[in-house]
Amino acid sequence: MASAAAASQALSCRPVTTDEVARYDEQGWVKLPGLVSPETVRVLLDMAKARMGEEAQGNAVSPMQQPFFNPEVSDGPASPVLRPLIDGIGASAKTLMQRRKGLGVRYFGDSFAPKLPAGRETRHPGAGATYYHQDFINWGLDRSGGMTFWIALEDLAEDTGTMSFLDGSHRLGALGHYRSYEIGNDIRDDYPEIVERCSQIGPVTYKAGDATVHSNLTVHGAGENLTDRPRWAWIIMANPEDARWTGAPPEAFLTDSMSHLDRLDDDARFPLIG
Ligand SMILES: O=C(O)CCC(=O)C(=O)O
Repeated sequence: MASAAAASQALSCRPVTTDEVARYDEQGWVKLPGLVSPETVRVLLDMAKARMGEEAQGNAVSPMQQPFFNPEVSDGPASPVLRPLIDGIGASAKTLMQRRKGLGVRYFGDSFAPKLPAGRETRHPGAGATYYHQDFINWGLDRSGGMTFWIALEDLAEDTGTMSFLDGSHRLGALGHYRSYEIGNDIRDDYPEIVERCSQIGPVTYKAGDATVHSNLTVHGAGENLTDRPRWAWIIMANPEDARWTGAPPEAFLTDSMSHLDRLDDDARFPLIG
């Protein structure tokens, strides 16, 4: 459990640098060493384990059936402990987006994302490889610009199933929904040409508190977790303030009270964070 002392501590992250913004623009992703402090990592990991247990399987089985990791949402921006951290990430997302002056950034969602050991029996999905995909189409939004920060909560070596990216793939447009590839599960089967056009970078090695951030048009994937422990990470997504729902069924949010082309302007669910 997060201790009272830790819970009273305001969590935060450092801002992105000018060089990181330039590399994100060029590559569609960038590594952010030491994005969050060791104290912030400890509080996040405590929160995750309080919900999921040491084996990362103590939570309810998610209705979202995907093999990438076992998802568990945090208390999000409503949490006074998390909010300063989420606002810091929103500020960096705004810098990375490089959109017009005055346009804000909205929180889109977050999740603890432990990849379960491939060699273990589990009642949860989440012990497979993350087959290569883009996030954009699945988000059900009319414009790109959104991104995911992927933050390591422990030192993570390649064999834990860390992230890889196809450099520059964010410039190739929308390449299909991740559940729709016709040949295999993997975008590289349907689009072998992207492997020729974009170098694969990774699997990335992370120290606890290191992060990567990728555009929702950047192709990414990860191997299986070949260790006997969960791969602990926390992911948080941000979108431009002017993004609108396309009307397609997204996996990332409920659309019950929404109409086609509504903005994500429900401030309780998608608060402005940058
Ligand atoms: O953590 C993973 O293995 C996959 C994460 C992912 O697909 C994402 O952050 O968009």
